[in-house]
Amino acid sequence: MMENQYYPFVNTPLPYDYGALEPFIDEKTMHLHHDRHLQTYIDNLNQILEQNAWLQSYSLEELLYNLNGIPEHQSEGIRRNAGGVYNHRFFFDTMSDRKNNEPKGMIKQEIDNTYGTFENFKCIFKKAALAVFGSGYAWLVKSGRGLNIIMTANQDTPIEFGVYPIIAIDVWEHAYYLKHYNQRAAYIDNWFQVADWEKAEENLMRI
Ligand code: MN3
Repeated sequence: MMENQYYPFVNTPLPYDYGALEPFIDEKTMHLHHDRHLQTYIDNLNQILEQNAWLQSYSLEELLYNLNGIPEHQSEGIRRNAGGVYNHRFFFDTMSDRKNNEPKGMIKQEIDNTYGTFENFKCIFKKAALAVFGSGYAWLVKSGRGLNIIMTANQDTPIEFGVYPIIAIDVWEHAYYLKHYNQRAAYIDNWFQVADWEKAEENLMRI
């Protein structure tokens, strides 16, 4: 997440092979999701910034923090496209093919403090991810008080709410339809097999 934070944005490669998350998330979905869906957000964002040079000095996160300071006719395009870039990079970055990957260290402690057990957390997080109506994301975030689960619509980001994302699942249908059809619950179960808790720990330690 540290590289390429400024215009012009490029589609940085996935941190693993397209087929690395098989059999839980299929290679074709990863190709389409990264090379087409994310690419479109990157192209659209670059196009907006090309036409609004004064915004080119903002980092990706700064664009999202400052949506209220951007004139309305531009802020909607920034919200959608900078949000699409931020959310997809975050989502891809917090999955991996690491084996026996369960929360350890600080993140385990925080999850146990807030949810009692990892199993109970998974149950609550799954309910939240199922409850996103239409397109959006479910996030585990850290706020002033501790861990929290939030849902965002479309390409809205948790950045706007002043919280720090720890791990996220994309529940737009394009994230799962090819393999799971309309079975979002099965996709969420499979996502738990590839959710990267070491990355989550890194995200928590960075705050
Ligand atoms: Mn997506």
